[in-house]
Amino acid sequence: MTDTTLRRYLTQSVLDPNLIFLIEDIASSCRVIANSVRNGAFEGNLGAAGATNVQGEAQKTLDILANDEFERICSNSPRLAALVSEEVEEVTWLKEPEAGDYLLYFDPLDGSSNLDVNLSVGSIFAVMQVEEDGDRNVLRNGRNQICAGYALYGPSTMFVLTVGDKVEGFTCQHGTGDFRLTHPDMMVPAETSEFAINASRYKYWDEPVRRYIDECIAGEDGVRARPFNMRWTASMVAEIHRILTRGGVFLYPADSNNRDAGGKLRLMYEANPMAMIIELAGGAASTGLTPIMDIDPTGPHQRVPVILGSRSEVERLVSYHKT
Ligand code: P6P
Repeated sequence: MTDTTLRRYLTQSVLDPNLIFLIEDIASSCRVIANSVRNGAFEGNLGAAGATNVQGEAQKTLDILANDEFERICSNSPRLAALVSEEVEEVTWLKEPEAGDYLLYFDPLDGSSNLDVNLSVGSIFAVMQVEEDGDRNVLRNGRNQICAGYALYGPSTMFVLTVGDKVEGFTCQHGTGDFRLTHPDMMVPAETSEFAINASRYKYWDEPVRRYIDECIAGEDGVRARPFNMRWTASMVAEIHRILTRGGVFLYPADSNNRDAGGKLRLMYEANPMAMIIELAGGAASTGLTPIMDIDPTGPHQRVPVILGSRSEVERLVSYHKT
């Protein structure tokens, strides 16, 4: 069923029509954000917003615009009860929660520090459901995600989605604006010789991560007996897409001098969605000690260490954390 449109793909599925509406709204938000990113220089949107978000990060104008587009467009979905956004401290309740309503967790514009230098950025999202009428608990572990995905604003705009079985890649067709199925059933190659980590933070890594990276760098002269390559694009969406396409392992460890902070990446709208995608594509996703989607959240903006990608490499790293 390749080259079908996202609309046809969804309407031929057995998904709840209200979830189809929501996924379509998410895709529409990403189309609008893609246009805003591409025209940022002409619309004066590339600069800083002069504010900081709940993460303490300087917000870009496009961070706020992207968040507002998600809120504006997705609020049309009749069964969407709440939004949990990287850019907003509080949970945004759109209606009194009823059993079966949807909860949307999203990072509206991930990697926005790349905007000023014209490098890839993306949007990340995950959907869970309200279990009981009136239940306002949004802190549910990642195994409850029913849908996850991302948009990658790169040389082409892609929309990668899973609704709990396969991982499907859609490309936005220039001109029509349709997302067309171009990368069906994406799978992470089990083996890889490519790792992604911000190597400037070596001094903050715990021993298991240092051991793993040192072995990769030793390459054919060390225990791995083959050369390794490194990539770092400062955009989680771009890293994950590369790993889905050709394999690899992505690491963002916690700082050894501040483990309680959990590292940089957020559980609910970065680690969890990507973990669902990577696991359903045959890879693995762990903190080093625990599968990411098994974590019971303590807060909507909780940070966790992230190791995900080709299964054999993640399993090796997990074994190093347990020795
Ligand atoms: P560093 C972007 O800010 C982000 O949240 C991820 O998209 C990316 O993988 C990481 O942080 C980049 O971190 O240390 O390179 O700034």
